[in-house]
Amino acid sequence: MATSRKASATKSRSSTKSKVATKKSKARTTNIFTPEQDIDAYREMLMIRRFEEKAGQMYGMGLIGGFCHLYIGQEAVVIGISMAINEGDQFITSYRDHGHMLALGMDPKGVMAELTGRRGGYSKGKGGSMHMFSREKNFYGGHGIVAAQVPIGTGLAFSNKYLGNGAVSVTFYGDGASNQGQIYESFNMAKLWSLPVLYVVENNQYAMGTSIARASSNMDLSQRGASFGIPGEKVDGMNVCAVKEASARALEHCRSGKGPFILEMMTYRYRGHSMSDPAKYRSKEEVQKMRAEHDPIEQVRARLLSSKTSSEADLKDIDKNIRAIVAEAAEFAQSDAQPDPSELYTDILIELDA
Ligand SMILES: Cc1ncc(C[n+]2csc(CCOP(=O)(O)OP(=O)(O)O)c2C)c(N)n1
Ligand SMILES: [Mg+2]
Repeated sequence: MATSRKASATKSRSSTKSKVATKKSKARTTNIFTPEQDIDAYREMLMIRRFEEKAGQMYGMGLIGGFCHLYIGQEAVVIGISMAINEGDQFITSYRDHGHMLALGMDPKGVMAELTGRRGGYSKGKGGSMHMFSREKNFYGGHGIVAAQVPIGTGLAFSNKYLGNGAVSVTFYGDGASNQGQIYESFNMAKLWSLPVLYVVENNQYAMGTSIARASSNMDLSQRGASFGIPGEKVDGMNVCAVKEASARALEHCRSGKGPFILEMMTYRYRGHSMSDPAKYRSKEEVQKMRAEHDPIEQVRARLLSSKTSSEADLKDIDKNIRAIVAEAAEFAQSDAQPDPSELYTDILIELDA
């Protein structure tokens, strides 16, 4: 799936060239996707949604312990970017990480089994929702400390430049995280050394229960790199085409040796901050309005139907297949063995020969 997506993403690149990036031209994106890309985007976003709905359900049943932060509503961000990356580009993000892993092609069984703390999970059942990694799929976590992944993502970019491997580090963080000091230390070094890092702010408008308006003196997060000379752009993060288009341009900027770029993705999470959030800081109507008018999956679905690329029955089939993959992952996550007690102290320290 990932390979065909990359191939079709490359094909459509030329059609995006005439659209010049300017910070203010937010509504410029029409549908730049081929029918195949629309179907791909639909399938991949729906995969994240169904996976997370299942995870939410399993959490409610007491099958998942610890923290669990759902990404529902934000799917277009990670899928749009994954349609623009090259093989070898890396993702690193916060604790709201299930979508990023699935977008990079990590196995839903391994992700779900980590949520339930089983042996077959990506961290052998010892990490949980916030702490999964896959070097094979270029996923570098899963980080529970707000903004801590940003210096690490910048370090990945340093390594890419040093090794000359042509890869870009795609470093995600939230609107709340964007007020953290370590991000600005990272910006300084990234620009100073022209590091290939794409900073992606997922502005879902809330940091736990605090809205961006209550916490940020300047709410234009795309321009937070201005004093370092880092360009940035605001993007409709609910529109997978807009995300893919802006990401392709920004990645090219980073890869061409011009250094870092910031994309502020305007998005929204439908669920609470985590599973234990009563969400009293916003109205039900606000959430409902977003779902009804901006849902990223519904936008593609409407396009597929109106262009007659797919029928209702075709889309039902896609959903059925995805539900089967998720059900299999959930089944594995409940039947797989618990970690062996002998694993209690492994993967904690690297033992070096004296
Ligand atoms: C250094 C640090 N401070 C506080 C927390 C508690 N905390 C966890 S998530 C969060 C909000 C972050 O919001 P944002 O960056 O907007 O990301 P989102 O949860 O919206 O994806 C806070 C304050 C933490 N994990 N780490
Ligand atoms: Mg936020």
